[in-house]
Amino acid sequence: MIATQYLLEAFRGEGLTHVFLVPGGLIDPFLPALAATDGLTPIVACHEGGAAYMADGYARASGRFGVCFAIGGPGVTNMVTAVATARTDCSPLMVISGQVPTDWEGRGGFQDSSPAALNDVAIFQPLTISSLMVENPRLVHHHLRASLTKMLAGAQGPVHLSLPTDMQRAPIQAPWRKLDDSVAAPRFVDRHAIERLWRVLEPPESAAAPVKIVALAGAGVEKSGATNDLVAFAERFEIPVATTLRAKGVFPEDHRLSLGIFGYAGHRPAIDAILSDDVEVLLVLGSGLSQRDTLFWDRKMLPSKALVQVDLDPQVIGRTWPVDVPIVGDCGRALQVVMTYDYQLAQALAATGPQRREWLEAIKAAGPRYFEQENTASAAVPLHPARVVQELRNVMPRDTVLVVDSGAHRAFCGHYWEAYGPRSYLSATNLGPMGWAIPAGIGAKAARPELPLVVVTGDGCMLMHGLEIQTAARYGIAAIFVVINNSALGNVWLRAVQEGPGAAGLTEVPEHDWAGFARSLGLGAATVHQPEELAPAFSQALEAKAPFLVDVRCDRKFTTPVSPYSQAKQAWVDED
Ligand SMILES: Cc1ncc(C[n+]2csc(CCOP(=O)(O)OP(=O)(O)O)c2C)c(N)n1
Ligand SMILES: [Mg+2]
Repeated sequence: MIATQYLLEAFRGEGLTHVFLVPGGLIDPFLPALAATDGLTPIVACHEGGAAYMADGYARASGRFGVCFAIGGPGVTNMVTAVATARTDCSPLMVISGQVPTDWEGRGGFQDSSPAALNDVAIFQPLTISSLMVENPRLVHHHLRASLTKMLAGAQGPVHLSLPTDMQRAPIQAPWRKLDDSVAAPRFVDRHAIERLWRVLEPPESAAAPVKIVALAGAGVEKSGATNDLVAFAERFEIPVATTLRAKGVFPEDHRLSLGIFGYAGHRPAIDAILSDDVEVLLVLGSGLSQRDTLFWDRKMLPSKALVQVDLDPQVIGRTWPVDVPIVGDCGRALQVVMTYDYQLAQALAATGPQRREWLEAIKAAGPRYFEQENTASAAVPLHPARVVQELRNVMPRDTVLVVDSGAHRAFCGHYWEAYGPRSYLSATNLGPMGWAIPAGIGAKAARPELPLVVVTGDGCMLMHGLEIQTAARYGIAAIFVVINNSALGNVWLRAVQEGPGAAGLTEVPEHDWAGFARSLGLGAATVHQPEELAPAFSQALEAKAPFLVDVRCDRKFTTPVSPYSQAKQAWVDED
């Protein structure tokens, strides 16, 4: 077989069902193979950025990885933001780009972006774990295997392979052998470090044993598929669990031990508990403790006895603050090892469970979970986004996947949507590129067609990647797109308006008819002006079982529920 067929067979062998692309001369040899590989559906996007975002969404929803194809030169440069997004969120994404034949390099060839010209490989180098050009057909197999392994093992992230057209047509002999999970998805943990953890949890001096222990779960728990392990651990020892916004849903938000989100768009119980002086041990599972995940590096979250951090990537441990018990390893495996520990010890920790339960009850009783909860019932016209999110949650089934874009709507969704499972809430939280959710939602729905899926986006985001709803329509991918249509780059407007009408004017968007736009591209659509119209419109979208857009006319004046974050930002001083 030739290299193009070989690559596609390998992707299918690794369990992929879809790949994403924008065609062009430099990947022409892929087209016959793409059209003929059973079980692997190629989705042609409007824009290469869209194709790469779709592959990213596919990776996040499926738990496998995503693959996208583009021509070198303009196709590759169109993907730069998407690849940066995958990098910052550690999403496993493989980009395959085409290149001029090797004997044309550096001779003024059309779209030459080989290392002798524009240099795609170098463009992607700072954005990927590995960016390589295959210059010898005997290396196709090797570079593919090495790139997939680098992409999947450890911290994960995007990789890039550039294939000149003569390499794409090269014959390949060896059959693809599936990657072994113990390499591609390692499940190791440093057992010695777990023993250190037990010495903190149950010191020889039993009077000093910590009672107030909290877990903060990040994306590492999601990647490890460790939700059940975390629930079992929390329930056995009565340990309250918060999540980061990125990992929302990894611990069911309606579980009695859930504190909700800590950090940006966070919930009161999580913030009150973790910032209180009470916490003795904070167990951070698979979170890099970024600015937003620490409420602007708020040192009040440091516990009195021990900060414990579990991460597959040792470079992340201690990046923000020194850690008392660093544990290099997989979050799920770490929890499993903790659970199998010496029965005597575990019994003593379990004995303090009732005290933790009492503490948790007191935290919960001290006030509502949500800030400004009354807004979820707002009768305002134009609508309040909090009301929109609440009505959406009421209509959509429990297993819905919500894919959220960048803007004020991110904070409303993060705060008011309740998520019940891992990979049920997807958002590009570290780079926050506008428009990501629209194609990412299409990729996610392709990966998990059996689950209802809603993209919540803004009118500003629609102006960036809204055209990709046409891709959903063309392929019948039944995603529901909810546009929070507030005639503004909303969260920028909220700041700009304080500077006066001149500044605010720069952030205003004309009132567009996004439902009309959607219909013109082949989607079903509805426009909502009144709060009572929300539930019927969402039900209609759900029942359509076809791509559908709900254009919700909202007011831009409503502030987002992020006051603890804003206060922490103002209070921040660099103490290190
Ligand atoms: C590619 C990109 N450009 C600019 C920004 C800065 N930015 C963040 S949110 C936002 C406005 C989003 O507007 P909209 O989609 O209408 O959402 P809203 O805030 O109104 O809910 C802007 C300009 C960004 N995050 N990404
Ligand atoms: Mg807007």
